[in-house]
Amino acid sequence: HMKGAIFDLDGVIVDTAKYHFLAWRELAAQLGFEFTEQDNERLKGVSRMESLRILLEVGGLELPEEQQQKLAESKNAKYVEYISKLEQSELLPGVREYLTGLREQGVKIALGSASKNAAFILERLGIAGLFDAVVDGTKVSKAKPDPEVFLTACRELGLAPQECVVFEDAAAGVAAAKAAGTGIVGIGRPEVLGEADWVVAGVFELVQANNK
Ligand code: G16
Ligand code: MG
Repeated sequence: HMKGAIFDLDGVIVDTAKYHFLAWRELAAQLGFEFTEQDNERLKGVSRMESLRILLEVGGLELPEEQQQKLAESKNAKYVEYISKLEQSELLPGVREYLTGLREQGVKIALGSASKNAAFILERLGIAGLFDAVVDGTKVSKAKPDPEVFLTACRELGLAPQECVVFEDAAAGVAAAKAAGTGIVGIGRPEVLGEADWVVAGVFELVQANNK
């Protein structure tokens, strides 16, 4: 019986992956190489600096640490420009209903995201008030697949990992949840999320299952 629900942000609550992609692609273009949607798959759930490392690998570039910091800042400025225009209608289908339903059942809710922009995004989407705890890239140092983000979320909810379920769309996130010892619902395609206990196409399917 689930006492706590921990949600990934990007790909589960909102499709910000497309804005991450646009910002990374612009950066790659400035550096003189192409960055495809397929390359972008490797960045999902991965921290900003690790994403940049992968991007530079795709472009075959090796740059000094100082310049990498500047590039990461420049990508983030582009990304923040996109998410400043984020609309509440971009909340993925079923998310508000599902979170509200869980709260009514007394389930505690946390965010477990790698993003340093998570709090801002929750505000923009008008759902910040639905969370009992927000654990994001500003609070943890070890990125998924390390379990730190989810273990911190369990601790902030005052629950044991075995009492919590993680909702994740990325392979790195599923691995992190597995290492933390929580239950796992994969959101997306079973090919990518094979390690999850249960895989659904989107949160909307969970709302339908609850109403049965
Ligand atoms: C998200 C995205 C990643 C992104 C990371 C860091 O993680 O999936 O692609 O690189 O956050 O984001 P930022 O640059 O905003 O700090 P999650 O865990 O919400 O899927
Ligand atoms: Mg994600």
